[in-house]
Amino acid sequence: MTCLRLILGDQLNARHPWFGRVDEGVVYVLMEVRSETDYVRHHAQKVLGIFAAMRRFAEALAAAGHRVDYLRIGDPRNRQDFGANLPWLIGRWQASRLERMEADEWRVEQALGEVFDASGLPHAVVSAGHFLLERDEAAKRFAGKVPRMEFFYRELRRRHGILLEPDGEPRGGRWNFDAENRANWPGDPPAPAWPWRRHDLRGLWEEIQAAGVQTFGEPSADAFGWPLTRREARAWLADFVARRLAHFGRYQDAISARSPTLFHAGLSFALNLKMLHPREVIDAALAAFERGDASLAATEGFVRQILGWREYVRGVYWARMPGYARLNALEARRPLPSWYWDADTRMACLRAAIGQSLATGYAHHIQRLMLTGNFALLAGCDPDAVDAWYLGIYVDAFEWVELPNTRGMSQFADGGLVGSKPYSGSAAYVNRQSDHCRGCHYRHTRRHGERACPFNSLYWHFHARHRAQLARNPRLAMAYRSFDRMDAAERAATLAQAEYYLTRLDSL
Ligand code: FAD
Ligand code: DLZ
Repeated sequence: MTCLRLILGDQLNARHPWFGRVDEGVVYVLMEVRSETDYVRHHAQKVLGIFAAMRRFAEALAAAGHRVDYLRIGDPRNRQDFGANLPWLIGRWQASRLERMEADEWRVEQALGEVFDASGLPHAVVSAGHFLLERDEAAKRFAGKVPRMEFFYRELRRRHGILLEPDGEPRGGRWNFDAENRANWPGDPPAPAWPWRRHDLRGLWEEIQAAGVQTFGEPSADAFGWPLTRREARAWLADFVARRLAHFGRYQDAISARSPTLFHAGLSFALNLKMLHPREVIDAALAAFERGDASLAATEGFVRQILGWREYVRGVYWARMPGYARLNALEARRPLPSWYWDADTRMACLRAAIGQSLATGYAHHIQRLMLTGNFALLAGCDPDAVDAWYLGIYVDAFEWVELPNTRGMSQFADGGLVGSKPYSGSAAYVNRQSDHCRGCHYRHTRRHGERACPFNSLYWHFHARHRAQLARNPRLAMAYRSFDRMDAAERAATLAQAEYYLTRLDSL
């Protein structure tokens, strides 16, 4: 009687009940497969990081006495697909039962469901034990009218007893400290560098290349930075709490040429692979607050991201898939400009955001939302192309979290399910929140004419062309009033400038 238990590359949760005791009748199976490396073109560090973390996880299981079967990408027996490998593994182990954890992505959940059913063996699916709201409950909670994030977040704060007074009211008398969390960063306090590791993954990189996996971005295989084990992820979390959390809230919306990471946590890769549990990350921040090492505003701002946004987008995803992946409310059809793939643009802010993404597989939230996302939105780029780019380029990108952020929050392709208005901004926004405009080829003050910043004319063009859908949104009333008050010649020149830029997006 052997039971095969499948562990996916983003299910590296060492504290899952599965691993609480050694069972001779269980074989844990992990597979590196082309079906997962190829469904979108990934950043080299994403493939390297997932494989390296999977290998370390499998080694730790074996060292703890569990039986493990690990299929490497270059193994000639590897049929390169979960479903194609499974019958062979069942035969090899004479398996009489199959078990798996819930997959986070709809695509994989469907495929595994079919394969398990087709096996004819008794099988079970268990929770991955990671999220603060179980998947079925999340899907039900979001099935009707999607709640606004703020109200969902308050519900979870109450349910989990986080930052509450004894009477159930929020600590400090407010649920939300957003107004204190919008400063730009003057360069002081200094932003501590992240505790990048220096793993030598050159051997693994050779295996990946020999197998023919196509990637993009810098592999940095000789000094790979991301944490690959729970121990390393815990050390990264401790570093964040000690050195960055105190300033997280205040500068969470800032962008700077002087720091690609500012006071962000850098924990999404470890969280999404489940090396860390969201509750332990939240608890580490709460402990810092109780010790007096971080203000309430900083702590609440951080907790909101994990307890609020992270669980929220997952709820939207599981309630709305598969249709959500096809939404295109603004009927955007343009291809992404070519410089999304090589950072070769004269727009300083986008060059920096894309350049660092290619170098590290990371950009922080405001770079993703208000630089690359905002530009694609204003230019009317096809959300399929935008999704594929985001899903590939970031080491933390898995569809359950990428899709609602990209198609929903950033591209408004869901017509306002996730965000109550499109996150559109002109160069005035970029200049206010960042220090990029000073050294830029383009002039952030110009709407049209020589070196006019493309964000300006495209911003007005976007609002003009979507007037029928957006003008009644009260949160956009001011933008439309400003547009209507603009001198007619100025308005025409601005729209003409946008038309000109739209015909040559690749050469911006
Ligand atoms: P911090 O800013 O330090 O935040 C702490 C944690 O909060 C993050 O690690 C993350 O787990 C969580 N978090 C913060 N914001 C969000 C959010 N909007 N949705 C979900 N979780 C959030 N995040 C991903 O994990 N994977 C993605 O593929 C992804 N794609 C995105 C695409 C777009 C267009 C946008 C606008 C955002 C996307 N995000 C994604 C959310 C966010 O940008 C990243 O979680 C964050 O930048 C990760 O870096 P960090 O750990 O330094 O985050
Ligand atoms: C992203 C990814 C990649 C590139 N490769 C693998 C792999 O070879 N084997 C694996 O088990 N998982 C991989 N993953 C993560 C999966 O895509 C992820 O587990 C599913 O999409 C479910 O979220």
